[in-house]
Amino acid sequence: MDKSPSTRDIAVVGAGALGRWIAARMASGGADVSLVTRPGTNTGTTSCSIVGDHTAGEDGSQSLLLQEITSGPATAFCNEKFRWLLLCTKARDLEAAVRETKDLIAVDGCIAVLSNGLGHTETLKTFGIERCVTASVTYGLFAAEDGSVHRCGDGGEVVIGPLDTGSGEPLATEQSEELARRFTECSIATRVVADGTEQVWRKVMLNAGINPVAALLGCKNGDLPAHSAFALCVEAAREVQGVAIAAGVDLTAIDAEQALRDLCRDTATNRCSTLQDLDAGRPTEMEWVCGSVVRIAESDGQEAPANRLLGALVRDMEMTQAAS
Ligand code: KPL
Repeated sequence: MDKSPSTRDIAVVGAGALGRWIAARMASGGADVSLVTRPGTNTGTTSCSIVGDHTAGEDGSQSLLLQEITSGPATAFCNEKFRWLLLCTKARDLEAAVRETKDLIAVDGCIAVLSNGLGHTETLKTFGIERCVTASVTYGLFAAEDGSVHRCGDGGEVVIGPLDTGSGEPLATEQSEELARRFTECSIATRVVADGTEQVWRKVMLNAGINPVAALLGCKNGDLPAHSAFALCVEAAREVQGVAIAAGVDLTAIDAEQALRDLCRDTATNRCSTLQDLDAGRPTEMEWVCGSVVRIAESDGQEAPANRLLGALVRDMEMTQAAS
């Protein structure tokens, strides 16, 4: 009897707004997609409904049933392997998700990290992962209480590039091209860049600028530029530009204020993920955004006061929410 694992196509790990949206878009584009949930959250099958995404269907909405696998140590014995593992978890869950699902990757497979924040490449490195890419997402995605995912705003894109985990293997440049093609086929606006690490920092610059201030004000992204606190958004984003240099990434050519204004316009009607986390009483990802920026700044003898303040204010709000 043949006991060799069968190779399937795509496993999306993490069933939050991002994971459900990506899984549903790819499934509707004809891909073989499985949605992998964290232990204890498996409900058998899940209905992924996308609302208001006019690239998704005639009336802009669709509902798909997706197969779920419960992740956990048992996946090591699973007789199915996947060409693609798309990690869509919250930043704090990424390490556990890699541990629980890395054995699902086929020999020639590749991991893509879609999560916000810094430090994920280092996590992949500790698990000896060789082929991986970043796929940073700037779509405004909102998970409603009924489980549907709404795309908010007209813009946004996915930017894919290879990550260097120091394995000595060639960078996953071909895989970046392949995933970009697959996403594009599913009507997800996608671009490829040569350096995935630079893209991770660009996204962190945007998240440090938008997320904490929008969450503290409780406002939609589109309302930020007109607010007096927008100066703080710009300050935090500019700090990230300065700190990135310590990581060997030069973002200084970017007009941070314009980049923030553009993303606020593209995702105008979205409540950013940090605000969604606070609303739902979940811990936010700011430890992996502002917190990481502060730590990297300190290790380089720098200061990042705006990121420090914003990170602390969001943490205070998390604690207030948790106590209520
Ligand atoms: O990444 C996001 C988030 O909410 O985390 C943006 C792109 C800012 C959309 O709100």
